[in-house]
Amino acid sequence: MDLTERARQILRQNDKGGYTLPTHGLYPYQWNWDSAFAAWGFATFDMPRAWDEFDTLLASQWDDGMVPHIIFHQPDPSYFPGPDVWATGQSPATSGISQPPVAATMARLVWEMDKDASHDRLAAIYPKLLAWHRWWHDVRCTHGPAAIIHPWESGRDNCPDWDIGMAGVDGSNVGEYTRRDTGHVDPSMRPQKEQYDKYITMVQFGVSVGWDQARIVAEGPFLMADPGITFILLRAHEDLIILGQALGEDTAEIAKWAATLRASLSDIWNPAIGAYDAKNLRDGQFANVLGSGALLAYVADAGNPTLDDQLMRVWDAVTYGVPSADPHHDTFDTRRYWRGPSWPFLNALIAVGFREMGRHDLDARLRRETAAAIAKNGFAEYFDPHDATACGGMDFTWTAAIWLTWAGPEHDQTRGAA
Ligand code: 9WN
Repeated sequence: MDLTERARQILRQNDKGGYTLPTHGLYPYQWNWDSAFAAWGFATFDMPRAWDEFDTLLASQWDDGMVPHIIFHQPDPSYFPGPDVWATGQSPATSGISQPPVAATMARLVWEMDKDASHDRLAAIYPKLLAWHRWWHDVRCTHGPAAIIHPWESGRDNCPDWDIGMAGVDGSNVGEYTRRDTGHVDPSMRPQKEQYDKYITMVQFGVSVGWDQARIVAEGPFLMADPGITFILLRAHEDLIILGQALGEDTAEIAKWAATLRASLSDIWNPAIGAYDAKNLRDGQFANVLGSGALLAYVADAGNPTLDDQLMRVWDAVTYGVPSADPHHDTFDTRRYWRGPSWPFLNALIAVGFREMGRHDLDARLRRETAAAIAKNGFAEYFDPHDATACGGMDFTWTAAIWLTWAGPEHDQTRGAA
C-alpha cells in the first residue's frame, strides 16, 4: 500500500471517535501533545475531524486552566500508571501534570489550511487555549523559563537532561507495582526500572498534596527548567497572538507573557556547552548535556551560530534525523527512547523552525532522512538514528500525521529537480 494511504489508515485505526490513541496496546488513552499532532495530520484529509481532536483534548481542561497530559476516557488495564494511581479526582479521569503546549501552534497550522471553514471551530477553542497558556505563565513559569515537575511533563521522559534532577528523587519507598510498557515493547527501548520507581514516586507526591500545583512547584521532589517546553510555549504564545488577532481579540496579555519568556532565555543558555540547557531549579545546576529540547530553539526563532554548530555536530554523527540526545556524550543510548533515537514528529517540529528561518536546505535534509526511516521500517514511534531500526510502538499516530503534513514525498520541493 502507498505510504500516504497507509498513514491515513493508521489515523483512522487509532481514532476512538473524537480522540486518537498514540497507538493501540502501549498507549490506550488520549495524550496531550500527540493529539495536537494528530489534528495536524487529520487536517490533510478531514478538517472537521482535526478540530474534533482539539475539542476532546481541551474538554478535560482543569478549572485552573491546566490541560492534562493523559485523558483516561475508558479504563484500560494495559497501561500503567492508570487513573487509580494518579487519583486526580477529575471526570473523565486525567493525569495530574501537563505536556508541551504545542496545541496553539498546531491549531494555527490547521487554521491556515482553511481559514474560512475553521473560523468557528477556532473561536470555540481559543478561550481554552488562552486559559492554558495563562496557567503555564502563572504556575510553571514562576522561575522564568518553563519548569516541569515530572519528566513526563516534558514529553521527553528519560532524556539525559533530567538525570541531575532525577538523582535527587528517592524512589526506594515506591512500593510494589507492575509495569505494562515492557510487556508491549522491548525493555531495552524503554526507561529503566530505577527511573520508573522515581517517576511513580513523583506521582505519589502529587497525590499526597491533592495535586496542589503551587505546592508541587514549591516542595515537590523534582523541578527543572525545560528548554523544550520553553521554546514550544514561546512559539505557541506567538501563534496564539496571530489566532487571537484573526478573531478580533485583545492579545496584549499574551504578548506580555511572550516578552517575559523570551527575556528569560538567557537563564537557560549554558556557555559551558555552548547551547541552551536544562537546569535544576532546586540548586541552579545545569544538566551540561545537549538535548533535543535545546534544538527546539529554532521554532521560537531563538537560534544562533553557536547553537547551529552544536546542531550539526550531533546531526552529522547519525544518518536518520536529529538524535534525541548527543551521540558524543557517554549517556547516549542508540535505541533507548529519549536517550538517542530519532523521533519523526520532533524532527517535523524542528523543521517548522528551519523553514521559517529560510533554511530550506536543513528542512529538506531532515525530511529526507525522516522519510527514509519510515519508508524502510514503517510508522514507528522512534528510530535508531544510525540504522533506522524501528523502536517502541508501531502504527504510531504522530508518525503517520507528520508523514501526511511534512515527510511524505509530495512535500519535497526538490523532487524532480535534478
Ligand atoms: C508517558 C504517548 C507518550 C508521548 C511522550 C512519550 C511517551 C508516556 C510513557 O508516550 O510517554 O507520558 O508512558 O512512556 O515519551 O512524549 O506523549 O505517545
